Amino acid sequence: MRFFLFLIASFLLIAAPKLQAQEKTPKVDTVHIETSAVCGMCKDRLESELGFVKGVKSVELDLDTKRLTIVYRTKKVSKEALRQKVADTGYRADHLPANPEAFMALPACCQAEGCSH
Ligand SMILES: [Cu+2]
Repeated sequence: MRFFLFLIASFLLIAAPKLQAQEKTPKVDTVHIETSAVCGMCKDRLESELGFVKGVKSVELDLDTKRLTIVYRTKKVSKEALRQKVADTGYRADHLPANPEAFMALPACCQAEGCSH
């Protein structure tokens, strides 16, 4: 009986960290990014730009909350890279400011929220 308990205990010790590691890095993850999007054009622009990024499975921008929801493959792309892509498109991404050149290239109506906000 003791031997069995020992077996179970060692199995848990060996298996538990592996299970945890799997939970930490799922193959597909979802990220929410707060953006400075203003209008439907911003929505189309961000959704198509992010849609081209390798590893991105789906992109949706909610114009009411200005929040992007991106489903992506963790092996292909990272949250940081996705934020960077949003910034490079001319929009603020969480606390990452918009790329100034890309921001200036946006149509005037899309610049309503400045890149410094
Ligand atoms: Cu716009």
